[in-house]
Amino acid sequence: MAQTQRDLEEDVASEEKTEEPPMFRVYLLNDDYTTMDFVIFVLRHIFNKNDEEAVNIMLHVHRNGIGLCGVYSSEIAETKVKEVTGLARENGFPLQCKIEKEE
Ligand code: TYC
Repeated sequence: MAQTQRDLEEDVASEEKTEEPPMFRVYLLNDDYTTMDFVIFVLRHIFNKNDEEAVNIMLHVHRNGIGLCGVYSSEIAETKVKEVTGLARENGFPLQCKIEKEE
């Protein structure tokens, strides 16, 4: 099939574009049963926050219902969610996480 001038321009444009990999926000959700100490533990050990950051994020989630814990590649974000939910269930807590794709 003949390639038009427009097709050629599109080819050049797409070759020049430097595509960033998609990134994913991981959020913690509030609930009435998970202890504050456990959420702080999760933020310290899974999201690598220091004590002050962990307390601030935990309180933000407690007061607002949801809070951002970090932004990761798809695979790392999925792993964080599995680690959080696995650890929470092992400890009898209903703590939930969610992932949102960045625009
Ligand atoms: N709301 C919980 C409590 O009062 C604490 C909590 C904070 C739970 C953050 C979940 O993601 C969460 N024990």
